[in-house]
Amino acid sequence: MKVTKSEFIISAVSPSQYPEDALPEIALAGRSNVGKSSLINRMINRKNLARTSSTPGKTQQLNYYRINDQLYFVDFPGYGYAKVSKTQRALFGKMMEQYLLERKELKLVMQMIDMRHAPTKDDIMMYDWLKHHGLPVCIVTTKMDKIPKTKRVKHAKIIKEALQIHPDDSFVSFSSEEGLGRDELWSVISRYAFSKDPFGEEEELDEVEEGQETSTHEA
Ligand SMILES: Nc1nc2c(ncn2[C@@H]2O[C@H](COP(=O)(O)OP(=O)(O)OP(=O)(O)O)[C@@H](O)[C@H]2O)c(=O)[nH]1
Ligand SMILES: [Mg+2]
Repeated sequence: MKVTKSEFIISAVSPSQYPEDALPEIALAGRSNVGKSSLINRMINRKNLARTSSTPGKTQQLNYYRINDQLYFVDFPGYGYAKVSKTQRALFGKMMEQYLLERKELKLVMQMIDMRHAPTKDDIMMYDWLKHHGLPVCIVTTKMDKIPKTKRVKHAKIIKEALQIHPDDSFVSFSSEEGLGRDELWSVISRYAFSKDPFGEEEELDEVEEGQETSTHEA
């Protein structure tokens, strides 16, 4: 997807502030500091539209970014950050939960995991929760540039196994620093945002193949 326009829309603190134009929404979830804001900037090739920070836990609202007037990225507060007070954490949790369970425009959750480490308990809990509620997930492993090329496959395998990734879910390894995985991630996002049935294409392909086989047999 060629990004020609990207705008920050709102830091929403309550559902009444969510946009009303019914565009598809792609949520970004992951631990603080995993690289969510950096990923948004890389996807839209802007240096600093989504604010990145060396202070973890800074993003405390749902930050909406509109891309090409076609879809939204919704940047979530990072989970697993100890310095946020318990009350605050419960509050973010509730808002996120409500969003994830009730937001009709939500098409895909990109759950981001630091590729340098095995998934944490929080990562596994989050993924299990998303799957329990039947939400489509793309696992995005971040900071791939920090891992030597020869070890990337191994790291990806460890993460997939620890999460017991569902066969329908996509998996993309990414580096905001170097732009690795950007095209692949855009194609996953487009599939979920714009096709009525993200798995439909594959089903159709199967049918065509079967049809071709039959006609070969008959010939
Ligand atoms: N080398 C490398 N560093 C990265 C990458 N992505 C993010 N970082 C760095 O990791 C730090 C955190 O990145 P952010 O994008 O702010 O992380 P975040 O998930 O938005 O953090 P919160 O908003 O606090 O939840 C920054 O110092 C980034 O420069 C990457 O792909 N490669
Ligand atoms: Mg952020």
